[in-house]
Amino acid sequence: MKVTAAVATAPRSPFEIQLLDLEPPRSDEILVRIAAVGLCHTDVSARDQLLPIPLPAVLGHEGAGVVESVGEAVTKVVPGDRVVLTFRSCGRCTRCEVHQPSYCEHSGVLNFAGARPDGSRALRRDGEAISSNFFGQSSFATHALAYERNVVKVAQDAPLDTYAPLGCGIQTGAGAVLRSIACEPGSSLLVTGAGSVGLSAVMAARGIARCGAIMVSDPMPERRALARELGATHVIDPATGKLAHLVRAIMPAGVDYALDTTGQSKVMDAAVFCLRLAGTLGLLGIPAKADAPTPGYANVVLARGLRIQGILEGDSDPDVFIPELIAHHRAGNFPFDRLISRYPFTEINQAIDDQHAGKCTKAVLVME
Ligand code: CXF
Ligand code: ZN
Repeated sequence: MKVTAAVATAPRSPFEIQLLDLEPPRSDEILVRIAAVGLCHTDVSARDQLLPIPLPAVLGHEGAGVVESVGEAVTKVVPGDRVVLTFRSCGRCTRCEVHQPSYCEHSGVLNFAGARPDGSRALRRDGEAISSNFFGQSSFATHALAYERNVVKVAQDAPLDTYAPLGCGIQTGAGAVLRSIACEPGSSLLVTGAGSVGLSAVMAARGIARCGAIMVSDPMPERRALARELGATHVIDPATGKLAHLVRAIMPAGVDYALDTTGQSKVMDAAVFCLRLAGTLGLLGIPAKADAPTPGYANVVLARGLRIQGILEGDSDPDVFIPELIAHHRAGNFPFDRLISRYPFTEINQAIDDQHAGKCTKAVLVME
């Protein structure tokens, strides 16, 4: 079938809206008519080849839509079901068995190969193969092929242009607080970086985990203001001093937990020195350099009993966690819709520019 897609053609170049051919679903595939798709920094990283998906490629991994047809082996959903798409996992490996699918042993081949595991590509343009299957979806397109493991069924009246970013950014921030670190009520938390992941962590800490002090450090005044509205008890402009001094002026012993969403070595290093004894730093932001060192000094980490924990997708088990987040949203405890700015799908390049400039926090592209 013909689909309209935003194609990444070259690093740091605008996405191009093109008409492509999409193969019909194979027996384990689910054809989804995409209604909306969130924009995650990882899409831009893949376009710019920090993640080496062969170009040209159709990216996009926060899709949401309506099932149009299914392969004969699919039983989880039927045509007409509304679904949120997320990362893909095998469901059978050691990590999937213990409900840690974001660390699936086969994650690389299932999410980042730019093709199906057998090497075939589902997308073509004038006969030329285009990289597909990004996060088992490639949802910067009017239709996408997904799998039972990465579709989460939602209600028939679900607002898909709100729920789309649950599949990556929102569950990453919220899951870090609720699942990876499991912050206790009353515990103190520092979040570095007030983008959509950091602010999802703040909202989960405030409305669900019921943390005590919630500190947010971000250089942009608008983001600090939004952080305060969404539940931060203290906001910090990192330009005004050393982060550890600013945090310890509020809480002299240091914070129980810190979550870094920036991936910047200087920020991650600074976060280590904000922790109380035996505190934990969670790393959510992907460093731009592949060889960025683990933050802190080994002696300090050892002597202070610190933990440094890598976090992918908030340790989400999507079929369980996404419905939980939706329930919290409906109950008013997790107002993540406040992060969203909607753009027509064809305005993808404007949305990227705006998100980069901090003019919006989470762009969601809506199909016309
Ligand atoms: C990222 C997490 C780090 C590796 C690449 C993919 N996930 C979501 O955007
Ligand atoms: Zn993402």
